[in-house]
Amino acid sequence: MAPVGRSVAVHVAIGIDGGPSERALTYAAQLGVAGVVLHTPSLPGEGRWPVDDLRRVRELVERHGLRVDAIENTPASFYDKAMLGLPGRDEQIRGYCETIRAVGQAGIGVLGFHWMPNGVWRTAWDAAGRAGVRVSAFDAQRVPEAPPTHGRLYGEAEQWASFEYFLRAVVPVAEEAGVRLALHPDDPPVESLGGIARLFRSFAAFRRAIELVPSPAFGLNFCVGSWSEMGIDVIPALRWFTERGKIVYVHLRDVQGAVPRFQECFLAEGNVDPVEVVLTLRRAGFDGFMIDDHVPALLDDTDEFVSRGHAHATGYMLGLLAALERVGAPSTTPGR
Ligand SMILES: [Mn+2]
Repeated sequence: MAPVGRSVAVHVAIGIDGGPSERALTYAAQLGVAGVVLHTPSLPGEGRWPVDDLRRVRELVERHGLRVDAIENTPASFYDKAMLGLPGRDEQIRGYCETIRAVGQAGIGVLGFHWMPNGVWRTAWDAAGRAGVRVSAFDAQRVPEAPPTHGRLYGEAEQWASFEYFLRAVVPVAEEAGVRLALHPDDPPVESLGGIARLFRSFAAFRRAIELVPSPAFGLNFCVGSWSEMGIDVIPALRWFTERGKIVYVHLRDVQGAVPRFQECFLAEGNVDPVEVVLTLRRAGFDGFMIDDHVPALLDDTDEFVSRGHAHATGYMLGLLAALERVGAPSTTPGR
């Protein structure tokens, strides 16, 4: 735990989808963030990313005065068979290990991933938030009846076995490569969708994951929004993982409601107090970075580039951290 008054350099980065395009990098630089998280950058490579392409993308980002804090999510096709334990998974895992090594050799320290074979689900992408901003929403009762997305049902025990098989293969490689793997929660965090059990929807599941293969090279991308969707008290969970050094980075967003029914919202109007989030991180000695995530779309925002929504969330986080630096974050739990 950080002593009172110690300066912990939590910093703000911003997520960029695809590309990264010149436009997105210019936008990030204009906002004044320190780094970027590249969400599934558009790189060549079948089943793996070569080091030269990764190095080129890092240099492009650095030419804008930014750094690559993480790459988040390879294409799902790099490990979809691994996620379902299907034939061909060993070949995919070999490729994934090559990608991890390449990420490390390219000078990038974090690779985020998720365990959602059929992705993020919402039942509306144009729900109305504050004064009519567009937000996404989920209502379990509105999920249409449909055949399984991947041909049959995949149960919880089976999904844990596939996850463990993958994790045991990739974590030692990440350790050697100097890369930290960061696992995102299931979104939405429900028992199953499209016939596939969803594992990472509770405190117990994340604890089980980090205890399966204990390593500094494996931790959490703590998505406050997804944790908020679980309907639990998020701050103690955040504290627990932070104190154990298991938070690699943080997605700071929020929702109103929780499963089975929630919708996204601005920071400070959801279930979780964002001030408590940064205080908790600071008190527990976190020195990584946080980014925004899905954001409400304001007037004139486009689906392609929600620049106003991202600017609001990013500016909010920069302000929170600036205030924290000024006043410090004295512990409310003396003696711990
Ligand atoms: Mn997230």
